[in-house]
This record gives sequence, structure tokens and C-alpha cells, in this order.
Amino acid sequence: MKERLQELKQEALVKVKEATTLKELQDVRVAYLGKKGPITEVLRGMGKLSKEERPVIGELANTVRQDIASALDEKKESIEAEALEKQLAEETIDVSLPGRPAPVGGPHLLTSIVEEIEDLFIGMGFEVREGPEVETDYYNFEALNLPKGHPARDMQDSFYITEDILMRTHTSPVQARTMNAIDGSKSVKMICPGKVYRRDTDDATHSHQFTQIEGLYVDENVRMSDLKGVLDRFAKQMFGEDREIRLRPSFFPFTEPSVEMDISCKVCHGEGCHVCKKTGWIEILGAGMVHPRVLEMAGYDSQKYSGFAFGMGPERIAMLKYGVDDIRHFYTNDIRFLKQYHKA
Ligand code: 2U9
Repeated sequence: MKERLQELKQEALVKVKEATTLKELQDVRVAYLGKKGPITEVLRGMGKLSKEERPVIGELANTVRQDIASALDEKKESIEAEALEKQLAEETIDVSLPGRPAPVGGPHLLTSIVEEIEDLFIGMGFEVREGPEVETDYYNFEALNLPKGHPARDMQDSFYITEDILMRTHTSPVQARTMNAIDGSKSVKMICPGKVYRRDTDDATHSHQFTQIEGLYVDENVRMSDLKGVLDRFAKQMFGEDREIRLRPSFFPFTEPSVEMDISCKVCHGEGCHVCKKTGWIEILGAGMVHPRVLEMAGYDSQKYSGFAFGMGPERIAMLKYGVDDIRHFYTNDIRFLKQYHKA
């Protein structure tokens, strides 16, 4: 029996040595140390042995079991260590490799232009105010001298939500609300940028939703020459110090007198070219002195207070400044278009 046990031990140790995977190792464990294995078999046959032999063989059988078990454990550790080593080698990262650049975005052209215009007017003492895009008929029309029956209130031209509520068609209600809130006793010097809505069919120069920046300055003794000075500074700072402005008579229900402002054409310097349609001038914005009725409706004494107002479309400003030929570029967000205006 001694020999049989020694033989089994040698056999088992060879198989442990030969095993290369954890699965093979487990098979060896089951084959030699399992309940149905040869060592258990030997132990079972011990009943037939003499009293003297029994403890000797019992001890030997246990030693053999333990030797095989420790050989199995050692081998298991070495197979696991080898696997880990291999995994680490495969997953090695070359920290000296250059990084992959992450794409960097930038502000939308329209955002940049609006901020540039805001900064410019902040520099002249204007505050930036915002207001609701869903407006009441009163603030969008009535308070701006567009009484019931006025053609601009046509259902066909605006997005009405109810008979009395609509998407604002200009940012002027923000100014009307501000003037109302301070109850005609203080000066107002503000600009309001924001989205406006009109029922237009979209094309290269029209959009059903676009941006406006309007300005308002109300105080005692505000004159047309103040308006001209502010707009001249705006035009020069925005388009270049060599630009001239001119004011042409126009009409808006909320201003009287009303004007439209042109800037001299940079391409032909007033000679006339395709950009300025041979006139030498390019239309930029509308403006005027706030209509006394608008001042009165907001609670101001129009004998004591006067004001100027202006309105422009930043899309148009950006189109002229950068030669963009289609207003839809601002809203379709083609990255190839937008990327051109990301500052480095
Ligand atoms: C109040 C009083 C007067 C705002 C003004 C314009 C002239 C104007 C257009 C320019 C191009 C709109 O973006 S556009 O389509 N705007 O010409 N806007 S005066 O006048 C006001 C505003 C508020 C209380």
C-alpha cells in the first residue's frame, strides 16, 4: 500500500506540473483528491490492514494528500500570476503617446454678434433688459400706438395663441413694460435683445423667428441729435471708423419722427456697387423719437420727457459684416458654417 501511495503521489505531481490551465488543474484535483479518487480508495481499504500498519498508512495517506494539495495550490497561484502578468503586459499604456485632441466648440455667430452689440451699448451707459416671448396684445401692440384695427395686428402676420395673447412680434413690449413699471418718473436707458416671431415664409432674407435688438433712451431733453450721435458711434464701432451714416425719413407707429439709417458701403465707398445696389448706402436699422402717445400711455408727461428708440436685426448686421448670404444659415447649424466664426 505504501508503494501504491508513493506511486499515486508521483503520478499526481507530474500531472500538476503538466497542467497549464486552471481547468486542467481542477481536473487533477478531482481525479486524485476527490471522493471517488484513488487515495480515498486506499483509505477505504485500511480496514483490512493490521493494527500496526493502520496508523503508518493513515499518516502516509494524509501526507500524500497534503503534498498533492499544496502542489495544486502552488501551481494554481503560479497559473493565476502568469495570467495576470500577461493581462498587464497586454494592457500596457504608452503614456508618452500624444493625446487625441477633443473637439472644441465656440459661441454661435449670432450669440457673438448680440454680445458685441450689447457690450457696445453697455459702454454708452445702456442697461440690458429681457422680457417674455409670449405677450399680451396690450404690450405688443396697444402700448406701442398700434391700436385695434391697425394692419400690423392682422391675424395673418403674427402667431396668436388666443385672441389676446401672441408670440411677440418685436422686443418693444420689454421697453413698454419697463417704462410702465417705473411709472413715468425716471429716465430709462436700455437695450433689449431677444427672439421675435412673425408669420413669414422662410427664405434667404426672411425667417418666422429671428432676433432683434431694440434700444430706448427716455429722459428730459433727449433730442434727435443724441440719437444720431449714439447710432453713429454704433455704426463706426461695429463696421469701422471710416463708415459714414445717413438718416432717411421713414414711418413707424411708435416713433415720430421716424428714420431709417444707412451706412456707407465699404466695398465701393459710396461709388455704387452690387453690394449696395448701386446706391453707395446700405440700410442697417430703423429709429426715431418715441411717439408722445407711447410716452403718455407708459405714464410719462410727454411735455417734460422725450426719448429716442431704435431697432435692428442682429442677423442682418452679421450678414453685412461677414458677407453671409442666407439668414437660414443662422438656424440650420451646419458646423462647417459655424466653425468659420469661432475665434481662435
Ligand atoms: C418703445 C418705443 C419705440 C423701436 C424701433 C425700429 C424703429 C425698427 C426694425 C429694424 C429691423 C425691426 O429688426 S427689425 O425688423 N425696427 O425699425 N424699432 S424704432 O421703437 C420703440 C420701441 C419701444 C417703447
